Amino acid sequence: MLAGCTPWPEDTAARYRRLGIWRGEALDTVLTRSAERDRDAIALVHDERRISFGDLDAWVTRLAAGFAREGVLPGDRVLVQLPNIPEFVAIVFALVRAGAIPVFSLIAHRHTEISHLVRLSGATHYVFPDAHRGYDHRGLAARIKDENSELRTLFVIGEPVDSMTAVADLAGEDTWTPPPADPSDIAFFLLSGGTTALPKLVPRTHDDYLFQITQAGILCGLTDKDVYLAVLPIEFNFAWGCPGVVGTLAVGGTVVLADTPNPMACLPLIEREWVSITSLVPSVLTLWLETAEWTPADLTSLRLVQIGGAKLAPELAARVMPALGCDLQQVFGMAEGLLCFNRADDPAEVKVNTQGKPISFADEIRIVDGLEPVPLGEVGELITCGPYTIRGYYRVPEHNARAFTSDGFYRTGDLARLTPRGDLVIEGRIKDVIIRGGDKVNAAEVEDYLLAHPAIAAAAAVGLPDELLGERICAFIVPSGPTPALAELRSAMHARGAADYKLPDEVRVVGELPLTPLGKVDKKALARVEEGVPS
Ligand code: J2J
Repeated sequence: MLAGCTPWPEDTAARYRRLGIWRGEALDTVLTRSAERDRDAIALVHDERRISFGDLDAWVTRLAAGFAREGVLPGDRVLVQLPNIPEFVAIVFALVRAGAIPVFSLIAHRHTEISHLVRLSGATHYVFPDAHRGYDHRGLAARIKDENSELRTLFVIGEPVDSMTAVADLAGEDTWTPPPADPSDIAFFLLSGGTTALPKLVPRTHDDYLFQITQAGILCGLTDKDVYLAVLPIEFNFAWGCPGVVGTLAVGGTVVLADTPNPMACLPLIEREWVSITSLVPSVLTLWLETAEWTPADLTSLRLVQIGGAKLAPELAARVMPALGCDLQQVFGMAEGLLCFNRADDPAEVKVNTQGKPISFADEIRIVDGLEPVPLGEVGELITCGPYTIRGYYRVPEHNARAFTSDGFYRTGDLARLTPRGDLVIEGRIKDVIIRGGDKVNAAEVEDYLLAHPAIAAAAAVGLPDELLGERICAFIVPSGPTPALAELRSAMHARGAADYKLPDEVRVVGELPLTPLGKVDKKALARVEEGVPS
């Protein structure tokens, strides 16, 4: 296994293989298999582009050969930062086929996150669009390359400048023979939702991810007749593989790529492409429900909507089936592994009020206080291990010592309880992450930006309940001089390289930050403060 990753213990790995959970196949075989079954079936749809399995599989091989020719070697880490376009899918599978390891960055990431990810992953190549939504990604990439001598090649989708290589110019044969893959090794890195300042790298193996997508597909009743609409960014584990893009391609179904989660665009797309399944975060669902009430779009093809990523209010959950005319499946998941789903035959009350059960009998979950299990039905921290839950993040041994128990359980940081029938209910989290419309924003990182402002003496970023976003970012600040206005704070943070989704939505001025008995900022108390002077 790649140095810096933590393998499963040998006896555990042997058990997963013996049980047929790990099949010993490379991830990209899902494409080849589906192409062998039906070359002409449509794999990907984006705008007017329709790409068959035969064409996609051949494209992936040509790209893999092209990458290899450009010096991308097996084991190389390659940062991939692309929107929901067919190239994302083709490039990730091509890198996997070439034995390289894609690192999934969000399209919203900017200088701070990209330089962190390049350094942490040791990336030697970077794939990005020339521009996206008015942002100049070539400029960012050129700057990152200047600052990181390890970074050898910049691959651009679109027009190259300077020494960049256009992905469209990569020349390779579709008869190229890829190097042998080791399915127990890393296929790609997902990003953690973030508990410390910046994301950590979540190494996922071919074996573990193939199991995840297969099992998730079975529980969704996924077949080659299904059409999956990728609404969320596809680098998000939820959209990529729960069963998502990879699971749908694996059964020979069709993936439709949406440019935006906006219901004005997505609902007509459901009608046009006869979409049967999609996955949303609760804040996007809210918008969809409002629009669905009056849209003329015909949604009868839609049979299942998965909702996850943040707490879904039961009142909202109850509206899904009547408003969208389809089944609801709550998904509690994480890049690190464990997935919990409602089951198709669960009573409606269970689908509305719980986040379901782990997707595999081989998932182990415990609800603990420290390391001690809490009495059944009580709230505690959820810890877990299993055949697709990582045993360690990449290259952060000190953090791993805290985030994993000595017997290999991942501490999710989520507070949960079990209902009498064994379904999980997520009650909150002990790690300090604000989930803003499905984006995970680390409070400490926002605070660092705030404290860098000369007029701020102390600051705390707190997620406040928000009807649309689920949580909005409120910056509680103790000013050291004239109070900076929200717009001013936002532009100062922006200038320091903060991504848009991390900027505060609101600022409140307080005389001092309340502290807990342990001397930590008491954020619960702040969230209750209503007397702050809103700016
Ligand atoms: C409450 N909190 C939830 C839920 C995730 C599928 C779905 C989601 C993710 C994801 C994912 C929640 N109710 N239903 O990777 O494959 C919060 C928890 C969790 C954290 C993980 C997937 N579903 N959460 O959101 O790695 O706090 O993955 O630990 O981005 O989101 O975040 P992330």
